Amino acid sequence: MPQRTFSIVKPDAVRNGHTGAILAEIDKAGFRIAAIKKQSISKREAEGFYAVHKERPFFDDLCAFMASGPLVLMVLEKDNAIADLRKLMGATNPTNAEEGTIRKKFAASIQENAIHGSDAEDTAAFEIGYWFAGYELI
Ligand code: 3AN
Repeated sequence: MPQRTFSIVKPDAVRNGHTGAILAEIDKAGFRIAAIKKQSISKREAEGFYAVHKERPFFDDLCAFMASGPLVLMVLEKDNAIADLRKLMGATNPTNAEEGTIRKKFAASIQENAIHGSDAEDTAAFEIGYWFAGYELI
């Protein structure tokens, strides 16, 4: 079975009209979109999602940003999905992101950086389960 990862088109990218272009990059890179939904989330829901970062100084701002407008939640599937999506996204800080990556093309700052992708198998499993019910993934 191909590997699954979890991704978000973040509120900055949705607000700036980049959703379609980002989905096109994901499609071109060979991912299958196993599940997708556009919605707004509360700050509290963002805090639960980013709980691993709760001691970091940017935690509060980051959660407020994630609740600042609609976003697109996705489960993506392909062989080596987790590492391949991280590569396609580029570095967290868009200034350091490689040419051709999604963050290089669409991200404005280290916080408002257009896209999220799980960083490991255990976090992918937690993140998929946090946002999607089993029946949405069949
Ligand atoms: P990545 O999204 O590349 O895995 P993480 O997991 O280190 O990066 O950080 C999670 C999110 O927190 C980032 N996507 C970004 O929005 C935000 N973030 C990370 N570092 C900073 C920072 N120094 N200042 C503000 N926001 C940050």
